[in-house]
Order: sequence, then C-alpha cells, then structure tokens
Amino acid sequence: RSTAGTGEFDAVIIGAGFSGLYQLHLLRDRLGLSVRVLEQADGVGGTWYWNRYPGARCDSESHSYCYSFSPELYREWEWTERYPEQPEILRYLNWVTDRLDLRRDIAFDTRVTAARYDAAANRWQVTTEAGETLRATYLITAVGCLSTANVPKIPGLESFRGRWVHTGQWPHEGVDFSGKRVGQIGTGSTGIQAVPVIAAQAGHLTVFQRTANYSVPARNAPLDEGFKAWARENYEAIREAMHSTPNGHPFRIEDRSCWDVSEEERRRIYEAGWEKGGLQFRAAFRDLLLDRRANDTAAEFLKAKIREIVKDPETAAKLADIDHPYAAKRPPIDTDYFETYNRDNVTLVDVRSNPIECVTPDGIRLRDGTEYPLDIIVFATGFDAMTGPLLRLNITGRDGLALREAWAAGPRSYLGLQVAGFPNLFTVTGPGSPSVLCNMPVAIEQHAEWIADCIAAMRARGIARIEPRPEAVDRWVDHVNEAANATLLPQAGHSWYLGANVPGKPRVFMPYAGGMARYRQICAEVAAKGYEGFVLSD
Ligand code: NA7
Repeated sequence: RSTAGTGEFDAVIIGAGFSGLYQLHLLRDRLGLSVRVLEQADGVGGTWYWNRYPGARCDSESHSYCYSFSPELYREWEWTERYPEQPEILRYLNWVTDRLDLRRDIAFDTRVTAARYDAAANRWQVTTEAGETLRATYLITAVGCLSTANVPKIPGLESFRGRWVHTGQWPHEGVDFSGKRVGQIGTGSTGIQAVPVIAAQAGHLTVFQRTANYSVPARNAPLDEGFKAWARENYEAIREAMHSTPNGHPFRIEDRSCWDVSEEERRRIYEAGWEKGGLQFRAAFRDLLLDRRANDTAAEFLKAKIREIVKDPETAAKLADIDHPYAAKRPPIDTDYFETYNRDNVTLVDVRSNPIECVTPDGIRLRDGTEYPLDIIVFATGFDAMTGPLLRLNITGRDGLALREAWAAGPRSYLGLQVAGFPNLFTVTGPGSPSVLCNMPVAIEQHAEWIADCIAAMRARGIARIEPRPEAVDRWVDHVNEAANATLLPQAGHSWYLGANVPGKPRVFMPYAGGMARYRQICAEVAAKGYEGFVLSD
C-alpha cells in the first residue's frame, strides 16, 4: 500500500465531477486503496462547475439525476424542482463530497498535462501543469464527455471589441446583458436553454441558427411535498426502473408501434407527451428511433407546434426547417424557447443559407455582407465531445503509443472502458460506452462500479495489468456501429455523437446505442467470464 506523501498512489483519478467523486469513494472506502483525484477547477462538480450559463439546468428529472447507490444519500437530499438547476446540482455534489469526506483526497487547481505508462514499473506517471509528478498503478479518467469547449475558429474573433463567452466556460461572476446587443451562436440543448433567459435581460438578442432543432417544453415546476415523499418511499422501484430502461431514465418507453394506433389516437398521445413535457415525449412509441416514417409523425407534430407558437411566419418557417429525425440529435427540452421569438427584442438569423463569414471589431458579418453590431457574443457551440477531454490529457501507453495516434481515425475502445495498448487505464464514460445516450449518473455508477470490481478482482488474484485484446476492441467497435446503424441516430449528419460539429474530427458514431440495460448485462457477463476479451498479466 502506497502513501500520499511520496507521490505514489494505488490510483489516480482525473476529474472531480459525478464520476470522479464516486470512483474515489469506491476505491478508497470500499477497496481501501490510496487514491488521489486531480481536478483542474478550484471546486468539485465537473460539468456543473463550468456550465454556469443563464438557464443551465439538467434535462433529466431531479429524482433520477443523482447518485442512487446509497439509499441514505438518496433520501437525505431534497430537490426543489422537477429539473435541477445548475447551482442546485453543484450544491448537491458539494454536499455529497462532504458527506463522504472526499475533499481531503482531491487536489484542486491541478491540471493534468500528460500521463505516461512506465511498463517496467507498471506505473502510470501523471504530470501536472505545476510540474508535479504522481505515480499510480491505475489511472482512471473521469473527465466527462462534454467538457472541452468547441469555440469555432471564426476569422476576426480576436479583433472583436466587445466581449465573447462560451457557455461551457461561463464566468463565475456572471455576464450582465442588460441593455446589451447580444449575439448567440448555436441552438443545441444549451442554446435553447439560454435564449429565453438572455432575451429577458438583453437589449436585443440575435440568434444565429445553423441547424434548426426540435424542442419539447420541459414543464419545469417546483416539486411538492407529496412528490418528494413518493420519491423517498419508492427509492428501490425508481432505481430498479433506471437500471432496466435503455436510457437510464425512470420512465419506460411504451411497447407499442406508432402504427398500432389510429392517426387520431397518435395525435392524442403526442399531445399528452407535449403536455407532460421533457424527454418523456420520446417514450410514446418504441419505433420512433427505428423507423423513419414513424419518426416523421413525431417530427411533423413538433414542427406544427413551432408554427403554432411562433407568430412571425418567416421566423417560424426557419425554426421548423428541420431535416434530421426527431431525437437523432440529442433532443433539447425548453422553457419558453419558441415563445421567445415572439419578443420584439429577439431576431433569428439563418446561417445555414448565409453562413457567418467573420467577426469584425463591431459584430458578426455574414457571407452576403450583412453585419450585426454586437456588444457580447455567446458561443453555445457545444463541445469536442467524448474524445476531446481524453486527447488533451496527452496520454501515452505501452511502447510509446500516444492515444492521439491510436485514435487518429476515431476512438476505439472495449466497452468504452479500456483501450488496447493502455494497461490499467480506465475511461469512465469513454467513447463506446452508452453514457451520453443515457441518464448520466446511472451510466456513471455502473462504470465506476465495474472498474472498482475489476481492480478488486485483479488484486485478489494477484494480477498486475489488464488491457483489452485488439480482437475484443474490433468486435466492440463493430457492435457499436451495428447498434447505431439499427437506429436513426446516424442520420443526423450534424450531431456531436458523430464528431460532426468539430471541423476535421473523424466521423465515427461514438456512443453505444444498444441501451444501458443491455450494456450493463454485457459488462457483467464479461466480468463473470473472468474478464473475457482482456489480457490479464502478472
Ligand atoms: P450542441 O448540441 O453541439 O449544439 C451546438 C450548436 O452550435 C448547434 O446548433 C451547432 O450547429 C452550433 N454551431 C456549432 N458551431 C457552429 C458554427 N461554427 N457556426 C454556427 N453554428 C455553430 O452543444 P450544446 O452545448 O447545445 O449541447 C451539448 C450537450 O450538452 C447536449 O446534447 C446535452 O447532452 C447536454 P450544428 O448543429 O452543428 O449545425
């Protein structure tokens, strides 16, 4: 057993968000390992530390967006609204950190600049920005999937005299929009949350839309005492439901085809889903993500809603000009998003037909020469998802193999948890895992538990190293592709699931679309068969 003072640890975990915190708890408190968590921020929270933009809120419902491994923790915390807002999630994660006494093993303000595997010693050598070196037998990345901001390289940005901000790197002191001319680029889940809140404060808001998007009202509301008591009393059933659904949410996707019902009944069902609100809308039929024609019925319903809500027909047409299947890109949910376009101080600009040419000192100029004078530009332009946060760690595995080289043509993993050539490196929510298609804490708990069980099994059997066999990786990559191709998901050409939002990024469908419940079973079988597909060595 190693000690902290020497810089030698059993495990180093990178990141102190949902994943890193739970991984620390498991390895330290259940396995008794010496563990150090390295976190670049000055506090815990990960995604919820950085994403402080106006309107930032989780799209999973509160009673499911939390840890569920401990009935005590689950029952002690009280959520206030149907969907948790960013400050509340951050408070929750700080509460868990203190409740489990995790803070003492986390080094804050500590950015990892490189990690290298030393084969002779079987140790990972982790270097930080401050020049510190730590050594550990196991290296676990808990860096999140959406944590590397994608700021498009628009010519002239450096010349802008106003201020620009990315939603994922929001200033802690906030941004004062009052009376300001604000331009927002991006209409994904983030942009759709931010628009109504920014519009309510700004002098004028111009939204630059490249790809129109569906959105369903979240129907957020305070939680009443009855619901809170119900959630506490039904902890086991809620957890069981989250573990048995493909997407880790506590609601089930109806086991009926869109073609099992009459057109009128279908409309009634969609209407009910629209009223219920949020991600539950997509649970209406089992074939919405499998059959394009079935999907079209939902898509048409949602486009008609846009035209109904938005008063100016030209704006409505631009907003409803959506060509991807509903939910093939991550479906946003909103509070008054489309309604906001009825405000006098909001303008929608289509930058698909007339792209942004450059940023000038005074604002944004489009290809046809139109210029929009701005004081503030908000980039709601998303992230270099899944691979971005891992690649920037500069990880080098066995025989000098850099992760960047190993993944030059796109990420390749086994179960999203390990990479061939990188012994004892575990990637929580890595590409090839279902995490981003799932209610995140459910995926995270499964990953962290699988990793802890794996390390425990290795130690019990005196195994020093684990890494996947290349054939197992090939099979998993094929299976990930097969699972994606069985759905409509790859049909959304502009999706970050495919890496399509970052110029030059290889187009590979990264998440496992076979469902969380199935994935859980596969991982359990792999472990039960003595870690089938992995090379275990002394
Ligand atoms: P997303 O979903 O990647 O959305 C980013 C948006 O920004 C999207 O509308 C993009 O249009 C747009 N974008 C990106 N680059 C540009 C440029 N260069 N010009 C114009 N518009 C651009 O990120 P979010 O932060 O909203 O959501 C990420 C996830 O967080 C979300 O899916 C949830 O899981 C939580 P595009 O579609 O690429 O044409």
